[in-house]
Amino acid sequence: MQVDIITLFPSMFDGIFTESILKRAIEKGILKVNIINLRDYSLNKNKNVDDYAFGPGAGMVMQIEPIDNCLSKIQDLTNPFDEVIYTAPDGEKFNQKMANDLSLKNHICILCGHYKGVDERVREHFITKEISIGDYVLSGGELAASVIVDSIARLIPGVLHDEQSALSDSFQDNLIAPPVYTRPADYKGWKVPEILLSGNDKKIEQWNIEQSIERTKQRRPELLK
Ligand code: 6GU
Repeated sequence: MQVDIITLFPSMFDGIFTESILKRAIEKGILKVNIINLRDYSLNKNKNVDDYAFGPGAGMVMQIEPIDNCLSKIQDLTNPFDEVIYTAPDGEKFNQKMANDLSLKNHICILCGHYKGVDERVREHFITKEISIGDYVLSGGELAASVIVDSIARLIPGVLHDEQSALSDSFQDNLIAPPVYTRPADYKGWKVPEILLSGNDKKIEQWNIEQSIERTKQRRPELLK
């Protein structure tokens, strides 16, 4: 899968793709990420990409021209975008189902919003999906884009080892994951549940399911509806 991220702050992605699972996905050639600096596609001499919003109320708006120029230059007719995503607090709320759907795409583009956002005509004419990662406001779309790419990448076959199976993640079946423990079995008298030490895999699996359901009831009851 190829992900092209268009941003005004490319260095915000430093580190995200050079550690852990995303790093391995890239090394294995399963994921390719291009960070694209929108400013490089400005068509005016000052390299501006934003201007004051029309109407009263201060605030800058990302202009359509550099975005149009950028999208037309980076598009690859042999590998077209399956989705052009815009990150914004008023987008569709991101969830595991959207991550699953996006993980099946070949090529996605993510435009990171900033300031008061993009000129509405960008959304009307270029964007195919608008995503928010939750009901709170971030300074820009870069952190949201990182969250989206991380959650998608781990679902692409071959990215995770078997023992980290994405299928057992919280939310994958609308249940949150059961508690996990490791050695020591007794720490300062705080004991690991007996059943997990029993060696009876069938019983442990059953216990895990019960724990998942119980936790979901207590913490996220709306998931069970
Ligand atoms: Cl995608 N962008 C911004 N700026 N804030 C957010 C968001 C996105 N998702 C939640 N808050």
